[in-house]
Amino acid sequence: MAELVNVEYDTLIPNNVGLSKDRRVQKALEKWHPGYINWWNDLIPREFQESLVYLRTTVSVDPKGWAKFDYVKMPEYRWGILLAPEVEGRTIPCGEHMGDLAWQEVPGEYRALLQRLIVIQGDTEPGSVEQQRFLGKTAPSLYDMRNLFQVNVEEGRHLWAMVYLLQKYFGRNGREEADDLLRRSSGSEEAPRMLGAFNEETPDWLSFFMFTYFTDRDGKMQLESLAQSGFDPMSRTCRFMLTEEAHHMFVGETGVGRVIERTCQVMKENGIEDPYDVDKIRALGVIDLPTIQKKLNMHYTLSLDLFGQEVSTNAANAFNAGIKGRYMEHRLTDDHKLTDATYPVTQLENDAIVLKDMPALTAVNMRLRDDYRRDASGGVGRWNKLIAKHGIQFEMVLPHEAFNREIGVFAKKPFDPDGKLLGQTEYDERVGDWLPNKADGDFIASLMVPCTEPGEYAGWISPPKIGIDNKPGDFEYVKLHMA
Ligand code: BYC
Ligand code: FE
Ligand code: FE
Repeated sequence: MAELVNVEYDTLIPNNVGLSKDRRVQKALEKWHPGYINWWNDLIPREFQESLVYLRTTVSVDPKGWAKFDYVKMPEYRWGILLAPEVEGRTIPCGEHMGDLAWQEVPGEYRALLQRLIVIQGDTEPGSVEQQRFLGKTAPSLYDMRNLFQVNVEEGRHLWAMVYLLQKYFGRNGREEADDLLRRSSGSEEAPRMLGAFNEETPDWLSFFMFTYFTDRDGKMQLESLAQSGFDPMSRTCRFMLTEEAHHMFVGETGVGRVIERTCQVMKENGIEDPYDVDKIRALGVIDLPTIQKKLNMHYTLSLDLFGQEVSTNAANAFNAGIKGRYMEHRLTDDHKLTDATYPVTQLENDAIVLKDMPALTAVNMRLRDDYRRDASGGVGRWNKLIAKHGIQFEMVLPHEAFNREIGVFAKKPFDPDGKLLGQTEYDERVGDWLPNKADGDFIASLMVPCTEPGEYAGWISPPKIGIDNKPGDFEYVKLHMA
């Protein structure tokens, strides 16, 4: 067991899967490695490649002692293959094989299904790094820059995690898919990333914080579901990825919170009570709360699309096969097979939104989206507490799920954020009040000036309450390389 927990550093690729004894997979990964390094080096601006970043590196998958902090040049980060420890006698938690011993090899009949899910998961990871590639240049502090790079190297590691599964378990086909993960790229015309949200831009730091709060949280929900997988290597991989995901969402929640905090503080200092006094607030160099709400609307709704169709036979098949479970499957007290169960699904009937009981098996995407909405509302409540503490009359809300959708029953329908169906013309006239418009984007862009002295923070964001690794806010989180 000890060798499973401790990470081997004797190979080029740190791992706890005994890679040095698995020549075939080690060779495949070493062949893939240069392409990955090229991808990274082409993507991340040169000056940051040479800089020393205070990063957390995994040294063990033991939850008590897995992380070590040190200055690292990003291209030298030890991206590794790390699986949570094997649970002796683990069984398949759901579907028609429920109760059988979990699979250590890919079950032939589910090969294509499993490979497709691994490829989709793998595709999002580099996609997000591509979306965030320019943000280092406008970091509001060295603390934030370090957090960005921590998230980026870990998303890179998540790509490695999926590539390992493809190369170890899916033969030549898997190796080709692994290569394609470096061929597609975010926003590309010819070869875009597979899911919509990963082809959008992350143009500024407020978007980055919203993305890590809302879109990384889709990552959490999907990984939780895949952690239930009856295919044990998938489950163990995802369980370890989840330990990293928590930090990404922390960066998002505290990031948005710090923006809100700063806006409220500046409003107070200048005697501004009305959160809609946008021009006055912007003139003070902070982002008005209604604009923050627009960014929230945008990133939340893009993330809702990542749950797929409300009613999905793909999802039913994956659940029934025991390849993908539900959120917290082990805590649910039903039969875990959903043979006769129903689940209320939102549908459109003659332009009215209705809840209809559908076979629960086909509604697992909808169910996960509902779990997501509950999970995402927690941070929104905490943001509202910050606003209330300053005595400002404003509440952030999650928009109605029918608003601004591209996938599912509400796709392309002109609903407003309250869930009211409008005419297309009225919608088009008003959408700039609900989603960031050109002027909003230009204003936020104008605030994105880099702050690179230790302890220096841009005027539109508060310093963090506590630093990383118990370091103070003015710690030199990145030692910048000066060209
Ligand atoms: N964009 O039957 P449906 C993360 C396609 S984020 C484009 O509902 P299903 C991360 C769909 O592929 C987590 N296409 O599909 C976060 C299907 O196409 P085909 C990523 C879409 O399979 C931040 C068709 O529409 N992981 O880790 O039930 C930073 C019919 O749809 C979209 C996963 O997603 C879309 N939004 O549900 C870094 C887990 N939605 O096959 C990383 C793996 C649907 O008919 N993926 N389509 O041609 C899955 O579990 C499922 O594939 C989905 C879709 C939940 C995504
Ligand atoms: Fe990830
Ligand atoms: Fe993440």
